[in-house]
Amino acid sequence: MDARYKSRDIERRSLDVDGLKRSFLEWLVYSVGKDARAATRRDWFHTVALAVRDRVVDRWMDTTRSYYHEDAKRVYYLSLEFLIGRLLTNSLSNLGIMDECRQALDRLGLSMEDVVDAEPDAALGNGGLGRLAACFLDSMASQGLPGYGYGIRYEFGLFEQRFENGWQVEYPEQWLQFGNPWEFARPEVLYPVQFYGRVEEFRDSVGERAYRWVDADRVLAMAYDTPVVGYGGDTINTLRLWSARATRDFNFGHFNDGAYMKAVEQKILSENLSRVLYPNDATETGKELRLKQEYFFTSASLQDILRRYLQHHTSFDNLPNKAAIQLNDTHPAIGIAELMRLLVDQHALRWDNAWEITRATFAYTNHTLLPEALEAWPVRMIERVLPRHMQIIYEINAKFLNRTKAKAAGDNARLSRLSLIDERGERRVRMGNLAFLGSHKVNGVSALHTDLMKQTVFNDFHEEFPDRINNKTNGITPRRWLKQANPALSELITTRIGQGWISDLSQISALREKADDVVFREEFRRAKRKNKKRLAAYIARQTGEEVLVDSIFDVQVKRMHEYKRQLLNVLHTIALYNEMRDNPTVSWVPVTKIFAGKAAPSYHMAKLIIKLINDVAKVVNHDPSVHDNLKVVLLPNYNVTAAEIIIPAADLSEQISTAGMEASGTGNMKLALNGALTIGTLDGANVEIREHVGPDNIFIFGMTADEVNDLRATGGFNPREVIASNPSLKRALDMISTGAFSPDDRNRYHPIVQALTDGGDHFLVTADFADYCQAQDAAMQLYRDQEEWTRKAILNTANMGWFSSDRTVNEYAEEVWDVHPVHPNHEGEGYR
Ligand code: 475
Repeated sequence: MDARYKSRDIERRSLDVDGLKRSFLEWLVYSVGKDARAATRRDWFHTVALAVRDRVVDRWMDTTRSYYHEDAKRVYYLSLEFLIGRLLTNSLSNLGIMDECRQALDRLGLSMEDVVDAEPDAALGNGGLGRLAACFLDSMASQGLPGYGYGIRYEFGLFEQRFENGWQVEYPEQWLQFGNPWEFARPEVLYPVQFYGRVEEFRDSVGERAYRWVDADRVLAMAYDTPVVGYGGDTINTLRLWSARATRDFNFGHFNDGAYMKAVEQKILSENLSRVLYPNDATETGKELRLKQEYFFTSASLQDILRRYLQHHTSFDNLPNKAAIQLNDTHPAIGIAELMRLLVDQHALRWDNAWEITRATFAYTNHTLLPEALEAWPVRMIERVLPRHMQIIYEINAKFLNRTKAKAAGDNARLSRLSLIDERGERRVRMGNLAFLGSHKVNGVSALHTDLMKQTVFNDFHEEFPDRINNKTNGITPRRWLKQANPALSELITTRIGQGWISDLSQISALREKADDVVFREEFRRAKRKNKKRLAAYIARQTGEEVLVDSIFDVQVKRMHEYKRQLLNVLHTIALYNEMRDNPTVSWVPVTKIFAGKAAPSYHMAKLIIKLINDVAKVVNHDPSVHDNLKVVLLPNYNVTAAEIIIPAADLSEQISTAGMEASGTGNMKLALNGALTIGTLDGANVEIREHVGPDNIFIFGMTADEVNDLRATGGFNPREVIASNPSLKRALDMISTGAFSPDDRNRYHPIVQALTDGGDHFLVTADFADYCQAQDAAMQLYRDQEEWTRKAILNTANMGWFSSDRTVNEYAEEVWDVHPVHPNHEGEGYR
């Protein structure tokens, strides 16, 4: 047979049980190099992944070819983070061969769960921003949108968290240690990326002033492609991640002894660029290596995008009609200066023309208003690392400010706020301003967040460009977060309303009427109970703690951050503990407080909060006087895989950030979709969740964003007074401060107590405490009435359809990107 058609071989594509089994054995022997007797679980995982990958490749090529033939407009999602998690279940489920694979493994005497569990969790992201990027990839592929993800192939993903003596300790996450069966290395897709050096001015062929960047260090960006399987397997998109390689100058050079060792060192140093993900969620570190990572992947991606565009085009005028580039936060915002450089310096476009093309191509998503997260690189650093880009940024700024000056007539304060350069203190480039100015659309991630963007950080820009800011409320993929993570509930839903909800989550509203059906409620509870048992077993394995399956599973899972207010939850836990001890004869509703989340390694307060949760857990869980009525667990190493076990089992979802501080939240959506009731503030997307699920089916408490704003504007409040007037809060804080939870170090929690009292309680924990406790009481009372609780839980699931990332991505496609679905032709004869 013609070798070119080998990949169309039936064996490699067959989706039935026999075909899968045969291909597992073939992969095991000829590629993994083991026989069935010697194979470990990891060997089997690699075997199965490679066999499944075979079933993807043809369709992947068909997809890419269709985009090429139609010269379709593509969207390029540039993100420093893609938190994708495991891919085996995802691929099987989206290809629709889960059962077949399970049976094939069964025939080989293997359990699907064991094989699935051998896959490492790809944690190329910190939290919400990175997971959103992964949900968008799934939604774009599932809807046939020509979407590419571009990022960095970090050798070390987000650190592994362990608790040692209750403290967080970080270990390297070596997800690539045993190889990655999903990726295709592309050693021929290689782009040079430069750093340092200087800029030379010269006259071009028509005598115009021009610039070139010389004497720079060079690194190569090498591509690794991972297929992104859309639901149904029709569209397979590409996630292209860049890895740093030293240039070949090193390999072919000739050195004397000393220079040789130096050159090897240099090679290692340049390859450090893609070594490790920065573990700071929503904070900015200002490290040079981080700036270099940002430029590295952005430059490589833009070169790749232009190369693809130039296969069909000779002029750049059509670039905005063929490419939409979405900036996931400001991390790739240097791309605006880079595209200008490529167009002006390398392709000799006139500045104004290049600027028009650039602005029409880029769009920017803001994910946080926290001042400490807004990137601002020192001018001196950019001058040194990217000298030509600094010039370009100055030029963009000068042209913009000149135009604005005419209108702003002497309002210098306004001009300095609009400037790309922050002149207060050390001069810095405001990446948010650059991203805003260089984009045709700028969006927030929930209605409230977008409003606040207009009122605060981008207020002046919004006045200047009133049509630019738009809202795109986040969403989550129902494939991973309901179908895969929660088979019990998914199967139940499908028996009642069919499977249309998987690709069109709005259909889940058909469940509303089932909320009044007593039989359905019973089955809904049974599914939840099954998930709770699964989580209870996981908790026992991870922490040794036995929890009551019939207690309220009260869940707060997210990064540890003061603004997310895990402390508020801890204070309520302690208050509840005291009440239970004081009233041992009352028949309490048993509660299990479940926490999970990582702290940035340098965020001392967040790490102290982790230690506090572990210390409180130790005291509460070993106190016989509360019986089994209260348990506290902090699960280690929260990641996508852990989330898939925890979320389907939750009864109560904690979304309790200080109003105005959580841009959107997406965990809130996952939990509500899986039938948890939310206890939350009117922050981020909670506001819209309340509108969709109905105010009777959610526990809202606390100050609003406006109230928080007014309180802060009028000089804050006195936490001491609030504490003095609330005995249960006072008692809980006194216990923390006198060492009731830290008898080995009674002053351990002084910084926490300090922050909540004399520190002014910036996050308004004490201010919201009483209201929060009331909402908690209401939840506990409701839980006594299992029928009523279940009714509300069902209404949550049924009303969350709008929060599908399919909806979000479609809004981007129509209102920002102007891209349309392409239906790949799978009728071809193989390679062409
Ligand atoms: C918001 N990460 C969530 C989510 O839109 C929102 C910042 C700087 C450096 C590294 N990581 C970051 C974030 O800012 C981030 O994850 N933001 C989150 O984005 C998706 O739902 O409210 O906090």
